[in-house]
Amino acid sequence: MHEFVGEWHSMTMDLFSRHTSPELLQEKLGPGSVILRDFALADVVALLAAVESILAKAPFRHMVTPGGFEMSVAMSNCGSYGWVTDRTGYRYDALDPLSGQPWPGMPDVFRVLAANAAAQAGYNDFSPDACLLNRYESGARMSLHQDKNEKDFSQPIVSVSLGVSAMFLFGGFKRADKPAHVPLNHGDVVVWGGSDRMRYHGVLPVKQAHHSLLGSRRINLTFRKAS
Ligand code: MD3
Ligand code: FE
Repeated sequence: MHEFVGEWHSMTMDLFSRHTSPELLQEKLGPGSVILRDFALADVVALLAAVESILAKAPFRHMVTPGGFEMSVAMSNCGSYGWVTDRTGYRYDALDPLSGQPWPGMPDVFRVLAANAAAQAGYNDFSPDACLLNRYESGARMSLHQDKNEKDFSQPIVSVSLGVSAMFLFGGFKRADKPAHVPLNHGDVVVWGGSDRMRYHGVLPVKQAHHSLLGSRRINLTFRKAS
């Protein structure tokens, strides 16, 4: 399933070439999906400062599914819309249910990174209006699901992984399809679109580990065009 897209990097990659070549590390996951390894690394300090300012207004919280289960992943949002779940269902909402206020605005560093990553993957006018922030502590997981609360499935989703690594599950079009296991590490960006947009996907329970900037946590940012 993994197919390297670069010309020579998979053979000659080393610390030296990595810092002297502008080459991108891209792995094609499926017809519409690309992993951009390390794509966010240069922006990590700015991204984490922006995350902190979002969380000061809209803290992480454990939402409840329509079935009544508390999610192990804690969530917040920024942008014009935020993804929420409660006993009444899954949806995008312009207001944070905790504060009753609009979600914090989407920082420029978020918007620009997401648009640049999408363009790199061939999606040229990606203009996200929602960013879901997911926080995984040790043991947190996300079971196989499809993202289908967005209006326009022709728009991709861009994800940015920060902190502790996780094993991502890239499934098929039925929940029972056996998923591929893809490690996602600090700084990796993934663009999911085209025919892969409706694939089932999830995250295995995050293992106890330590990251120098984020401690035992993983934070994943997912950029979406909700409306
Ligand atoms: C593949 N988050 O928030 S991001 C989610 O790592 C979610 O927190 C995971 O799934 C996380 O909904 C995975 C990557 C992702 C997002 C959307 C997708 C992969 C996708 C939509 C279709 C296919
Ligand atoms: Fe998802």
